[in-house]
Amino acid sequence: MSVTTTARFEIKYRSYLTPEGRLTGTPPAIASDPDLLKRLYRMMVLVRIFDSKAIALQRTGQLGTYASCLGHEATHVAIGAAMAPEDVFFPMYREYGTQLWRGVHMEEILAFWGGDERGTTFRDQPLDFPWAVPIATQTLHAAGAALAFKLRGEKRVAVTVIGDGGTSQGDFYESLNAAGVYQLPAVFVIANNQWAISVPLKAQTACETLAQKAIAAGLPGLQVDGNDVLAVHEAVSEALEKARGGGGASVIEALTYRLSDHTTADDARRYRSATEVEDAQKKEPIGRLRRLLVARQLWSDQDEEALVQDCQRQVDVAVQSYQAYGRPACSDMFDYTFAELPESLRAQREAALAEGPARG
Ligand SMILES: Cc1ncc(C[n+]2csc(CCOP(=O)(O)OP(=O)(O)O)c2C)c(N)n1
Ligand SMILES: [Mg+2]
Repeated sequence: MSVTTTARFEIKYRSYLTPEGRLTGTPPAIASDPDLLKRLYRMMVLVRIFDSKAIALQRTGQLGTYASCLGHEATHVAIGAAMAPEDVFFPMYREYGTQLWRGVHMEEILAFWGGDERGTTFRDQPLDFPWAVPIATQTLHAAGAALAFKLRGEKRVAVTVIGDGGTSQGDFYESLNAAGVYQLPAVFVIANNQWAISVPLKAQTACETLAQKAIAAGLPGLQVDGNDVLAVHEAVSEALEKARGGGGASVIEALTYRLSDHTTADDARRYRSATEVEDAQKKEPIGRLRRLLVARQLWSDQDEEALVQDCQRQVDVAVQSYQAYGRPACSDMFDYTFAELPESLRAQREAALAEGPARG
């Protein structure tokens, strides 16, 4: 008997922008595109200001449960910036940076978390999917849409985001398998923020990386620094180009950290240490991009002040639009789950309509 090696695999890791804001290695072309770097920065700051306002709205009873994106800004914004308008995005539930870049409105995000079905359709981005709270289902939707693009011969790509915890779900493996075997135009980004509510990564999987989950499906897997907007943008752009050119799907694991509670219904102090969060804070994405811009004399204190004021104004306008939505019709909670309402719910719907407040 002889034993030989039939296959060998490796997972590469990419990062260019250090936490100190210095560039290392051979950075991608966007490193020499000051306008794009500043657009990315502006959007990351807008998302962060929006995020803290949304939490304040929830704390004051003006919003339902809300899932913060604090710390994920580079990953989310870079995905949006890399995608083409005709691609379709399949989010989980905290990718506001991608959504805002693609034309979703802040008041629509607020409406969704305010429990209003009108927040699940995006007037200026009607093809992107709404949030998928059932973990990992969005990866199946992405694989399905990618199959449709392929069958129709369209040069479009389905892009989806999943969490570290979500990669343990069967749906995720099934999506990757389909994407591999059918050579689908899809990009799967794993936003590995180290936690799935209170479950840390080491209790989630025995894998050294989540990117390697691609290998079993015959897909390439890559790890990037998810707090480095340049690395994420480059990796997603390359994966999109490959998919658009008929080269099939890719998996990108973006290593980041959930600096917030899981949602406003969580208190992460109960299960993780302050030191861990402080360490992660030192690597957060916005400060490092600002340090790069400042070092290159592309950004000043006055620019920062003006940006923050402008973002606050935009967020205030969005909050006013959200508040002007008025109450949703109470029939909404029955109307968007079943194609045909079961008999028992039909009776409940009628009773609710007889008693409930009307829209307006
Ligand atoms: C199918 C399913 N199971 C369980 C849940 C409850 N749940 C909501 S969020 C979450 C953790 C997800 O963690 P991860 O995938 O790492 O994403 P993150 O929230 O960290 O971004 C769980 C288990 C759910 N929403 N759907
Ligand atoms: Mg997670």
